[in-house]
Amino acid sequence: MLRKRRRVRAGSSRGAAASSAPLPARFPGIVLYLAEPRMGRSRRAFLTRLAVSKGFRVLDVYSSEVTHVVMEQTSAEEAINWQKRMAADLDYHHPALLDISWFTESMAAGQPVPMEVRHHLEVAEPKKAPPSPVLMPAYACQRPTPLSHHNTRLSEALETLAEAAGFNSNEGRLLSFHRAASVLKALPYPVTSLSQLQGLLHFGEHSSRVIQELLECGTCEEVELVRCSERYQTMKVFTQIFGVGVKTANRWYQEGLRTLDDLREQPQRLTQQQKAGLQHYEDLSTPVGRADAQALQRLVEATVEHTLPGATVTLTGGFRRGKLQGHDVDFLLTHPEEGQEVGLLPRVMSHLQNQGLVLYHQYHCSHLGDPAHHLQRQNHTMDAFERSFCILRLPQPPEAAMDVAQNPCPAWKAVRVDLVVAPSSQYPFALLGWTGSQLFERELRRFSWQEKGLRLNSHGLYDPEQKAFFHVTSEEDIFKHLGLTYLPPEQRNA
Ligand code: DCP
Ligand code: MG
Repeated sequence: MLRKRRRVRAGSSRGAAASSAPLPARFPGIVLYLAEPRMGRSRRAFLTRLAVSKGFRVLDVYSSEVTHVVMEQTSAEEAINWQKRMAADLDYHHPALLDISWFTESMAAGQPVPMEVRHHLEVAEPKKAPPSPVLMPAYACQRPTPLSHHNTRLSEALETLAEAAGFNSNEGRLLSFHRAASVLKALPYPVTSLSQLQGLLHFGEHSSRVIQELLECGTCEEVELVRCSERYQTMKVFTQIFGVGVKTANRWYQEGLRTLDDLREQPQRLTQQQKAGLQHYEDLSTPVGRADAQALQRLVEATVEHTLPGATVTLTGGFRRGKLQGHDVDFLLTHPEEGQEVGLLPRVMSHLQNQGLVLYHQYHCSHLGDPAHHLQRQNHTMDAFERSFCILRLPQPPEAAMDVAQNPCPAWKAVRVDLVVAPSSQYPFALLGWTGSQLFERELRRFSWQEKGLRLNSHGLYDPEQKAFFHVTSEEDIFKHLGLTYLPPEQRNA
């Protein structure tokens, strides 16, 4: 059992329990008593304060008023013996004898949950053991990770801490929390007890402590403090602006800027990209739905077909992994005949511009040169393909002309779109690299290098010993060369 962090100021258990008196109880007819033997005094005091803060009435001394007795790590037999001893002089008094799981679920729900057989200690039925720890491969690219999984509440808490670590440029901490969250996403069952995490990689003391607190109390104080903090909230708003990374957001924060209006008052600080991001902030901070992504795909496909017949457009990023929403829409363009794709993007952009669909765009020409050069720069996350980071004006269908309150909706909305062009020989690598998730990509590159001694990025797979590139025609080929079982995009949501 991990040592619990002190969450509240220390006080005597008696004082803590007595503190139930001043608050009016929210749940008439329910009087709790926490049986101490296995619980320990300080934990009992802590749980008492927690229950009182949620509006439960908790008695410090056992009496005939008690309706629910809560016990921890106690067998049915022990519970019944305990009650016989305690209630020897309380005739016909039979409160429910409940396992701590009923208590923690009630705390998480903020109200008493229905008592089920599995909660009752007086029913001498063997408790179903939680699933035992599973064997989990070390790298996220070695295991399927679906989009919906069994541990969303837990993984989201760890991801909040990862995000906050990222805001502080603490890369090590960011990765630790992301990796632990990713393990939770891959588990085939909901985690209900800390013992299920024993032996799992990437669960250090800190992540385990967060999970323990979430399982026992329904919330984690550290995560809540982060979520409510001015720093986290401001950094979140600033980094959501197109063109603003953690470094810039942090500098603004250090200089005392807090709101979008603070930034609007100082336009001289902003790049053209950031000005465009700020101008369309409301649209761009609203998630893009799948229908909008598909409408954009049709629009880009028509433009590409008009510009270079035979060229193809593939929806990548989160939408390829099956996500229903995203912060942008990512497209990968290519042409089956190598070399035909050169110069495609400027022509596509000008055709989109002529249709009045481009609100902003930043074009980067390809600096492919020698692909081996990019494969040797392992830590360089950005690839060298020709690309355009744009804000497009997406016309909205007529049925969206009114919102639910019958207010007219704008006829278009601004959407962030990334267009990337890859030559056909590098297309499978580009497709794999742009499908994500970001952690999946990171793990795949780490696996390639640490386990196979090969350099992988969005341009190719390179063997530095043989000084040779692998020739592939599909994503499946790349998995095969790495000795990995193929994972379809929907299973790459690490
Ligand atoms: N990518 C990457 N490393 C980065 C940025 C991106 O490997 N530093 C890859 C993986 C991403 C893909 O590019 O999945 C697209 O980037 P996005 O930032 O658009 O990520 P998603 O599409 O996955 O997320 P969202 O749904 O929020 O757009
Ligand atoms: Mg995306």
